[in-house]
Amino acid sequence: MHVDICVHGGGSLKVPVVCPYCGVGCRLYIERTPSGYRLEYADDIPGIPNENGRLCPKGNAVLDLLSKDRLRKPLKAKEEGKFVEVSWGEAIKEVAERLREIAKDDPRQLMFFGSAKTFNEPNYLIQKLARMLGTNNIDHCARLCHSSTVAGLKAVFGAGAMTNTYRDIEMADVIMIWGHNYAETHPVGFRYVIKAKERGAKVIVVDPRFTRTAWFSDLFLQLYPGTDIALANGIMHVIIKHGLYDREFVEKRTVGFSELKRTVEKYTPERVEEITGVPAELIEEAAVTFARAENAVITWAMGLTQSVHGYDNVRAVATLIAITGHIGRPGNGASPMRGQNNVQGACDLGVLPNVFPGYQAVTDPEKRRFFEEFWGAELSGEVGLTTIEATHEAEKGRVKAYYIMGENPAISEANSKRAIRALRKLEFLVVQDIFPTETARLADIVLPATSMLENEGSLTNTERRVQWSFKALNPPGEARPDWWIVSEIGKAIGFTGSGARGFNYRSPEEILREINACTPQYRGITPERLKENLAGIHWPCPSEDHPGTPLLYTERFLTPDGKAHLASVEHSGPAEIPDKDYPLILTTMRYVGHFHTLTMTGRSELLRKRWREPFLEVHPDDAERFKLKDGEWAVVETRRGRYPVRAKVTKAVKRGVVAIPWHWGANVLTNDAIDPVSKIPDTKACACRVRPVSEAEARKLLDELREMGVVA
Ligand SMILES: Nc1nc2c(c(=O)[nH]1)N[C@H]1C(S)=C(S)[C@@H](COP(=O)(O)OP(=O)(O)OC[C@H]3O[C@@H](n4cnc5c(=O)[nH]c(N)nc54)[C@H](O)[C@@H]3O)O[C@H]1N2
Ligand SMILES: Nc1nc2c(c(=O)[nH]1)N[C@H]1C(S)=C(S)[C@@H](COP(=O)(O)OP(=O)(O)OC[C@H]3O[C@@H](n4cnc5c(=O)[nH]c(N)nc54)[C@H](O)[C@@H]3O)O[C@H]1N2
Ligand code: SF4
Ligand SMILES: [Mo]
Repeated sequence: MHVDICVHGGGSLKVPVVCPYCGVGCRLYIERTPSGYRLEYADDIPGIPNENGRLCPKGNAVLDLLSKDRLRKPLKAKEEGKFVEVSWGEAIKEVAERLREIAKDDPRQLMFFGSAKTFNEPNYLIQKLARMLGTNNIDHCARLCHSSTVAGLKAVFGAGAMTNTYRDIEMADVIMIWGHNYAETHPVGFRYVIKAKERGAKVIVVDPRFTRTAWFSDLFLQLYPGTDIALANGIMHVIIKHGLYDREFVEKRTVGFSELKRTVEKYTPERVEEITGVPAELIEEAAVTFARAENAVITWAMGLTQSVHGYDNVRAVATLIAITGHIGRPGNGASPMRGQNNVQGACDLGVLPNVFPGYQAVTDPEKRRFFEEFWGAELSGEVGLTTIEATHEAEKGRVKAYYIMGENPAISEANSKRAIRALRKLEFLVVQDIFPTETARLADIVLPATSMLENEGSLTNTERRVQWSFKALNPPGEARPDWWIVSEIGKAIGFTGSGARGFNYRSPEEILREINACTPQYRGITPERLKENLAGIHWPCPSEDHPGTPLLYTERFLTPDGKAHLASVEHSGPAEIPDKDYPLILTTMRYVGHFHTLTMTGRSELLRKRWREPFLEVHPDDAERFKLKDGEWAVVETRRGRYPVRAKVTKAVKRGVVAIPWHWGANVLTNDAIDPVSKIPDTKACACRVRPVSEAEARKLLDELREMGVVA
C-alpha cells in the first residue's frame, strides 16, 4: 500500500514515523503547522499494527521529546559530571584515538553497547565497528530482556523470534498470556486480544499479580515468582495424562517426547499447587482449555524471561506449544512480545556478542570468512562479553572502556550500585544519547544524538515487521544522527576503505543496502520497498520479489533436522529465596505511562502528572504483619540495597510477594545473578524485607541514592 507522504489538506507536510517507544511499532504522522508540530493519527494505512491510528499514552506524548534539556553539543568531562562543550571534530578525534589505543593493547578491553532505541542502520554500524576493532564485546539491553527467549526458542524451534503476528492473536480461540502485562506494556497490541475476546476467545493469564491484563482473563493463574517451570510442567502433565496432546504433530514434527513424558510425570497438579500456589483445579482447567482449542497462542514477556533459569522457562513454554501443535498455522504460535521499539532489529543485526548480522555465529569459520572478506578486516572468533559480564569484568579492571549508544545501565542494570561502581572504574566512557542521563553523568565524552523523529531509517517490531520511519522534526542544536556519529568515528579510527570495507556512508539507505547484502533474512528488504510500503515487510524476506514471511514454521522448523526439540526441564526456584532475614519475594514491573529509566517519559509533564511516583504493592496480610500503611512510606531492603517507596496495600499481589515498578531506580535492590545460558539477570525475583519509615527518613535516603546516581 502506498501513501503519499507529503500531501495533506492545506499543503502542510504530514510525515509518517514509527513510535519511538515500544515493540508494537505503531505508526503516526507528525505535521508541521505554522504554529509548530502536531501529532496526527495514521488511520489511513491498512495493515499497520495500529490500524485505527490510535496510540497509547506514551505514543500520544511523543512530541515531548522536543524537551528543552536535550543534549545539543558534544561534551567533554573536566571532572565527573562537569563538562565543557567541544566541537564535533574534537569529540570524534578523542573517541577514535582512545578506542584505537586501547584496542592496540587488547581489543577485549573494549565493550560496545548498541541501542534498541535507535534504527537498524546505526546498530549494524556499531557492531561492525566493534568487530573491525577486533572484539565481539558488543551487546545491548536485549540481554536484560529477551536474551533467554532468543536462546530458548533457538534450542526448541531453531530461531529466536516471534513466530506469528498480531493477526494470529486476533484469530486465536485461546490466548495464554504468561508473565506479560500485555494491557500495560503493549497496549495497542492488546487491542487484538480484545477483538479475539469479542469473538468468544478465552484468555488465560499467568502472573503473581492481578494485573490490568488479568482483568480480561477467564482463568487467572497466580503463581509465586520464579515457579514458571513447575507450572508449565504441571500443565503438560495433565495434557499428556488425558491424551490431549497433538499425536500427529508430535510424531511428525518433534523429537524428545518420551523423555518429556517421563519428566512431567511427577508434576501432578497437587505437587505443582504446592510449589506455585496455583490451585490444582485451575491447572487442570488451563491445561484442558489450552490443549482442546482449535487455535491458540501463548504470549510472554519479562515474567518468564528475567530469571536465572529464563532459558529453561522459555524452553518449557515452547515445548507446551509444540506438543499441542499450536504452531505453524494461522491463529497459533509463540509470541514472545519484544519490548523496545527496535530490540528485534538490534538483535537481527548482530548487536550480540555471539553472532554477526542475521544470527550467523562468530564461531563458525565459514561465516567469519564471509565477513572478513566483506568488511576487509581480520575478525575474532571468540564469543564476546554480555552486558552484566562486562560490568563484572570492568569491576576487575579487565574491561577499560565502554562505548554506549542509547542505553542507561546506571538505572536499568540489576544491582545498579555495582553497575555504577564498574562504570566509575572505567578509564574511558563514551555515551551517545539524546538526553543527559545518569550514565552520561559519568562519561568522559558525551555525544548528542538526534531522536528517531529527527532522523530516518528502518526499524523492526516484535512481529519481525521492518518499517521505515521518516524525518519529521529538526534536531536540536548540533545533535547528529546515530549512523553519522558512528561513521565519523569509524573513519577517524582509520576504516576508510570503499563500500562495505569502510565507514564512508552518506545516508541510512546506503547502510541498509549493505545490510541487505550480508543479512539473509533482510536480503529483499530494501529502502525503496520500505518507503513504498508503509505497513512494512516481515523477515525472512530472501529476495526483492519476496512478499515477506508473517508466519513461521508452516512446513519445518529451523533446527538442523527441521523438528521441534522438546525440552525436559526441572523446576528450581530463583537464585535467592525468602528466609528469616528477608522473608518476602520482591518482583519488579512497569507502568503503562512510563518507559524504562524515565529519560524520555519522565520529561513529559502529562505523563509525570498521571504516573507521579512508584508504589510498592503489598498484600493486606503482609502490610499488617510488617506494619505498613496504604499511602505511607516504607523501606524495601535486600542484600544489595535499600529503597524508599510509598506502600499500596492491595490484594492484587500474592501474599508473600511485594512488587515495585523499576522505572525510578529500584534496581538498587535486584539480584545480578545470571542465567548460565542466556546470561539474563534475575530481576523478577529476589528476597527482601520491608519496614515503615518516616517521610523525612525516606526523602533523605532518596537523596543519598540520587547523589550516588542510581535513582532517576
Ligand atoms: N509502558 C511501558 N511499556 C513497555 C515498556 C515500559 O517500560 N513501559 N518497556 C518495553 C520493554 S523493553 C519490555 S521488555 C516489555 C516488558 O513487558 P512486560 O514483561 O509485560 O513488563 P513487566 O511489567 O516488566 O513484567 C510483566 C509481568 O511479569 C510479572 N511477573 C513477575 N515475576 C513473575 C514470575 O516469576 N513469573 C511470571 N509468570 N510472571 C511474573 C509481573 O507481575 C508483571 O505483571 O514492555 C515494553 N513496553
Ligand atoms: N528491575 C528491572 N530491571 C530491568 C527490567 C525489569 O523488568 N526490571 N527490564 C529490563 C529490560 S526488559 C530492558 S529492555 C532494559 C532497558 O534498559 P535501557 O535500554 O538502559 O533503558 P532505556 O531507559 O530505554 O535507555 C535507553 C536510552 O536510549 C536513549 N535514546 C532514546 N532514543 C535514542 C536515539 O535515537 N539515539 C540514542 N543514541 N539514544 C537514544 C534514551 O534517552 C535512554 O537513555 O532494562 C532492564 N532492566
Ligand atoms: S503501543 Fe507502543 S508503539 Fe504503540 S503508541 Fe504505545 S508505546 Fe508507541
Ligand atoms: Mo525489554
